[in-house]
This record gives sequence, structure tokens and C-alpha cells, in this order.
Amino acid sequence: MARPKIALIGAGQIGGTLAHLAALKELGDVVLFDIADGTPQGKALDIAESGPVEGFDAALKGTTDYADIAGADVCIVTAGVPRKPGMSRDDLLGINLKVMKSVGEGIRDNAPDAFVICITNPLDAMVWALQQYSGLPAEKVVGMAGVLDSARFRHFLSVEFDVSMKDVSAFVLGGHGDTMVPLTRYSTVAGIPLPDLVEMGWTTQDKLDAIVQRTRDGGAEIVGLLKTGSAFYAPAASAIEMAEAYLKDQKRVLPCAAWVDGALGLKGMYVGVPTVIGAGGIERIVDIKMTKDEQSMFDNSVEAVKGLVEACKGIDGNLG
Ligand code: A3D
Repeated sequence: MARPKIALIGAGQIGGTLAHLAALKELGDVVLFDIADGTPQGKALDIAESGPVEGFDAALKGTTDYADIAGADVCIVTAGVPRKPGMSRDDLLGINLKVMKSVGEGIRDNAPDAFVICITNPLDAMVWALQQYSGLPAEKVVGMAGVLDSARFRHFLSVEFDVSMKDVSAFVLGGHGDTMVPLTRYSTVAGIPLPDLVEMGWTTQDKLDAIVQRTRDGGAEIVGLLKTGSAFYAPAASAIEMAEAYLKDQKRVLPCAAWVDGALGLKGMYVGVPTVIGAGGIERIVDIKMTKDEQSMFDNSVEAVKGLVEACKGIDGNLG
């Protein structure tokens, strides 16, 4: 059987890291696409030349021609611009919406059967626009944010508790922005929920609140340190986890920005929710129950996402 084909649209910081990880994990052959001629070709060749050392079997190709992504099984989209210090994700909306139009049309015309993972910010609005522009089925177009936000939460918790990150599971819902909702009740160490761990004296409520806030600000913390761009190692690893779940039909339960129509009281919108990813793409939305407080935080986040989608419609009247 031929190897799967993975198309990476955008060969910048995240795109290059995605290509490297996909090759190391032998997920398939990789096509790196970018409009900046030379960058995708250079990165593809550089990674391919690491193959004999790492011992992976994967072909890598860099291109500026959409025809080269033909028949891709997975497309991961990072095309656009990232944040600089002082910018919010929402400041990127106007520029990146135009990018989503050209990328959506490129995928529609060349890889209409792909599972598409969007990473470009502001995430929830961009994945919605990408689905609109590409016309692909909603269950095949999804945004990466929840896996990353949960990974940041898990990392901070594992440091606080001095336990392996493997034994910490965490749950972050809502839009990928300042209003995201880390759910402590559904986050655990080896199955023990965080509120119980506070009662057991493993941490204090104040420390837990600070970790929740640091998770919300996780992207800005990295932007502030790097000064020239935003996070790329953990975002790439997170998207690769989603791609692998699809390619290997793993039925992973992962939080993603997915199209929700009916579950969690929502009527047709993209927002971060727990999903099941398998060969069908987003196969299920996990319709969890929330407390009153959690619901009100989630509603607040949903409203923020709706505001961004309305802003997109204001820029391009053909959307919606
Ligand atoms: P960067 O290193 O600038 O790479 C972006 C690439 O996109 C560049 O190589 C550009 O040449 C290319 N590009 C621009 N326009 C087009 C186009 N029309 N077609 C194809 N390629 C194009 O950025 P990055 O890789 O650091 O970040 C990429 C995106 O991911 C940004 O929008 C970030 O804000 C976003 N991001 C999202 C998360 C989430 O958790 C959702 C995390 C980190 C970054």
C-alpha cells in the first residue's frame, strides 16, 4: 500500500517542525507548500538529508505549486502571519482571512478528500472560514487548539505536582483565546480530579487558579519570550497527534475546534469541544455536562468566537 500523503500549507516555523515530526514518525510522504519560493524546497531538502541519520523512510518535497498537493490524505494549514509581542490573535484576522481564501480554494481544487487541520490564528474563525472557502465536509475540517492548550495545562500541573506528564490529563474547552475554559473538574492525575487534589493538600486553590490563568496566557508567554514570532514546537506536536489519530483510525478523544450543531446546546458553529477523531474525521462530539459556572465561562467564550466570525463576514460579504 502506498504511503499516506501529508500536505503542509505554510512552511514557516510550525510548517517546518510539522514536516520534521511527520518524517521522524513515518506518518507518510510530506509535501511542504509555501508562497515564499525557496523556503519549502530548502526545508524539505534539509529534513530529507537527515533521513539517513534518523533512519526514516519518507519522501519530502517543497513546492510553490498547489498541483503538488494533489490527492493528499491530510492537509495541515499554518499559512498566514503569527503574532508579535503586544498583538492579540484577533489582530491577525484581516490578513489571515485572505490567506484562508487562497488556501481553501487550493485544497478544494487539489485535495478535496483530505482531512484538514487548521492552525492559523485567530483559530476558531479561521477554521470556519477555511471550511467555507474549501467547501469540504465540516467533519473533515478541524482546528488545532485544544490539544495544545491542554498540553500546556498538563505540563504546568505535572511541574506543580512533581509527577509524570503522562499521568496528567486535562481538559480545555471553548475558543482559542483569552476566554478559553480550562475545566479543572474534568482534569485529573491518574483519574483523581483536580478539586480532590486540592482537598488532599497536593496544591492550593490559589496555585491552581494561577495555573489556569497561565494556561490561558500560554501563547502570549512564549510570544513575549521569543519576541519575533509565536510558539511552534508544541503546536506542531499537537497537530501531528490529530493527524495520526485520523491516519491510523485511532478514535482518539481530543479537544479540537470542531463544527458543533446540536451538542453542548450549540447551533452550527466552530468552537473547541471534546471530539473523537478516527478515519471518518471528527466522528463524534462528546456532549459533556457543565456546571452553571463552567457553562457561563463557555458561553462567554462562544460569544467571543461568534464576534470574530461576524467580523469575517464584515470583511468578505460572500461568507456565511
Ligand atoms: P510563520 O513562521 O510566519 O509561517 C507562516 C508561513 O505562511 C510563512 O512561511 C509564509 O510565507 C506562509 N504564507 C503566508 N501567506 C501564505 C499563503 N497565502 N499561502 C501559503 N503560505 C503562506 O508562522 P508560524 O508557523 O509560527 O505560525 C503560523 C500560524 O499559526 C500563525 O497564524 C500563528 O498565529 C498560528 N499559531 C496557532 C497556534 C494555535 O494554537 C492555534 C499556535 C501557534 C501559532
